[in-house]
Amino acid sequence: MLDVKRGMGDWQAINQRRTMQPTDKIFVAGHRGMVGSAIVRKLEQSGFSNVLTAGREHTDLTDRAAVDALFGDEQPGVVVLAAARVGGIHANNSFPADFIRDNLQIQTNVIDSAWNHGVGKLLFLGSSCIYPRLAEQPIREDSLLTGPLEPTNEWYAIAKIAGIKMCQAYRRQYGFDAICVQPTNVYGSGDNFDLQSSHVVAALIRKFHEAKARGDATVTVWGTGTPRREFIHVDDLADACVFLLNGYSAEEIVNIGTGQEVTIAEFSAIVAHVVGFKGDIVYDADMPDGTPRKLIDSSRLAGLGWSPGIGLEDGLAQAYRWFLENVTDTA
Ligand code: GFB
Repeated sequence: MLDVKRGMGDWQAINQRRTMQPTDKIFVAGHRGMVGSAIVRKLEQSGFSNVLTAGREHTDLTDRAAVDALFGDEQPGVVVLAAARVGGIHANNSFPADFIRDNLQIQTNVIDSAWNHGVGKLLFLGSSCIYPRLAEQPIREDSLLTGPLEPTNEWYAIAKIAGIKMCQAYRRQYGFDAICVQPTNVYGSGDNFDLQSSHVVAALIRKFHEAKARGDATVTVWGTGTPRREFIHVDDLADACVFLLNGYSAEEIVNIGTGQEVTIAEFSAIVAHVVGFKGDIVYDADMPDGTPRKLIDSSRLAGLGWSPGIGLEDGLAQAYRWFLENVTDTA
């Protein structure tokens, strides 16, 4: 680890430009995850050919020395911090220590090492669960830290809030151009389809697909079906991230959503339709609902000139195709 940190004046001398150049070396941390892999695809489609990735076998991002070695050897100019321990409501609720520890370690190592090694821009991916459980809807960015968090994911949320605050503090004290985005619930290619650890979209695609294949009469959906969620396809999220990397530089966090919400019951019916399951849906109210409503206000992003392009049914059809082509351990 470098022991002498640059002062703000030195930093500003280095950081003259704010937009990315086609030749920039862009390190995407977490390139094997759903979000990281979509961002790699989007960058390459957008003409950024110098994308750096590092698998866990090469660089364990929870290991500070390994992270410093990577930055020292590779000297990336831009960093996308998409690496995180993520999971759905059950995983978050069951493994609070793993979620808070791994995320604090990964983001602290990457943000500080990036700054220490002269990275010109960093994008940190947060989550809409950073906002108070009962925040006014749609949830504006300035709702952050105005009320208690949803208990099923407060450990993950606290880690993400710490990451945001670290980016903001480094911008204030050192002039580090770190920006923070808060996506709503994400789905799409490369999702985790494990029923215990997945989010609801992947879980329901698998459940309805397997029920259809087996000829089951019912599918069980967790909770009461009443919570409301907003979903964004990962390719839209990646597009928004590259858009912001290219032109956004400010302390204020930016929500990334679609503005459309559905109840879990409505959503279950849409997934059943997309998959072609014709049976009944039953609810397991012993499983947690989580936050009752989570619709984010994406007007800041809209004001910057970005809007989503993938509707929910089209996005789900794409995600189902990806599942059929890539997930082989189905019942
Ligand atoms: O997607 P999900 O796990 O995340 O659950 P959260 C959303 C809603 O779907 C909850 C219901 O009300 C679940 O009870 N649900 C119904 C199911 N059936 C299922 C199922 O089979 N699997 C799953 N997973 N859910 C997560 C946070 O909260 O949101 C994370 O825990 C993260 O920290 C993520 O922020 C975006 O929206 O409740």
